[in-house]
Amino acid sequence: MGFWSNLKDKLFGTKEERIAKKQAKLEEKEQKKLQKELNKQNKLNNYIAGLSKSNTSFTESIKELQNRHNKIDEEFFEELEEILIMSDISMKLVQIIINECKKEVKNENITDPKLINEIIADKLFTIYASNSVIDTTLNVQPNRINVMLFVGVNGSGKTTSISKIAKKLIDEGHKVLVAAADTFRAAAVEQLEIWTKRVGADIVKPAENEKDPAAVVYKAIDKAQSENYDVLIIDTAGRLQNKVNLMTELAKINKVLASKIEGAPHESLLVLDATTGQNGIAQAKVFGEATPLSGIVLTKMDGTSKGGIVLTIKDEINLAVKYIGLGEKVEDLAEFDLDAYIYGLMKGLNE
Ligand SMILES: Nc1nc2c(ncn2[C@@H]2O[C@H](COP(=O)(O)OP(=O)(O)OP(=O)(O)O)[C@@H](O)[C@H]2O)c(=O)[nH]1
Ligand SMILES: [Mg+2]
Repeated sequence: MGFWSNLKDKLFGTKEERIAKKQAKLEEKEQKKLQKELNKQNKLNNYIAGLSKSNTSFTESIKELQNRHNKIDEEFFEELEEILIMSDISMKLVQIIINECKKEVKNENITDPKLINEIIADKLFTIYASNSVIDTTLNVQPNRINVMLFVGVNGSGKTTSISKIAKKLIDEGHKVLVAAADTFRAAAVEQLEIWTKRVGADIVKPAENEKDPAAVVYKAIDKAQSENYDVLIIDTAGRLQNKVNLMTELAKINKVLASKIEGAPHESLLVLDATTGQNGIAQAKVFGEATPLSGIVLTKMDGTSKGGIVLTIKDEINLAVKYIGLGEKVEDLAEFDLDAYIYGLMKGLNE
């Protein structure tokens, strides 16, 4: 062997070693690709499982309707309208969907009721996506403490969703602190403590007899700054009995945050329970008046058969749904995905 090939072997390993290395790299790439595919599939399966109640109710009603009618006429559309309303899509959106469907049916000269499925799916999709960019990413940037404020009525799922999101951020490598700024219920702090332990986040609790949520937030900021946390999540009380109190409380928290961390809170997420349907929206609007909001976490989608609520919320509150809760377990929270949602809602109709 000549000097040159000896030198190369010394520097880069023998030819066989180099080939083996290349092969290993290729395999690693393949593995990563496979894992990505698998994650995508898992996410879709979560959606399908979480939306199964809505799916059954929606697809069964439409199939029944199609079996009862052998052509598309005014009566068919009246019944379709009822089905859409039953799935918690607001009156206003139902009118738009029906009118759009009518137009399409006329343009395409469609008479077979079974051919309307694709048109409905397409209209649901465009109505959600219309006039807006769908941004589901959380505003998390490097080299700062990212502050996320969670608000919403009692029992909507704030504490649970915070834990789920904390887990996701921890899995991504972030150091996460949670502030138990619910000084209203002692049990609320205990519940948060159990959850944070489970997912590996740290917690700041109110001092004994502390009644001021802003004081807890103040203490949490101090800890986050001195111990270099990447994310600070704030759990708040969900009482709604007194709008003025709620407004003062949230305003005070926001003031403390803004004075100590530039641009904070970077996310203010409204947590909404999907099973409360259109009543929940009215309550949620009160929170929107009390604090600026950046997005929605829609919980308990697995518990409702009225999956159309997603469209109504987006339309009425004019905020994107960033995450949806698909069950009680810590992994049952998914970034909102319009394709997966429409598929989960209508799966079975086009097959
Ligand atoms: N099935 C299901 N249950 C959920 C989901 N999210 C939350 N829950 C349940 O809803 C209940 C209330 O959730 P919490 O997280 O305690 O609600 P909260 O908003 O913190 O309530 P308060 O602290 O009283 O204001 C709990 O039993 C949760 O397990 C979900 O996506 N699916
Ligand atoms: Mg709570």
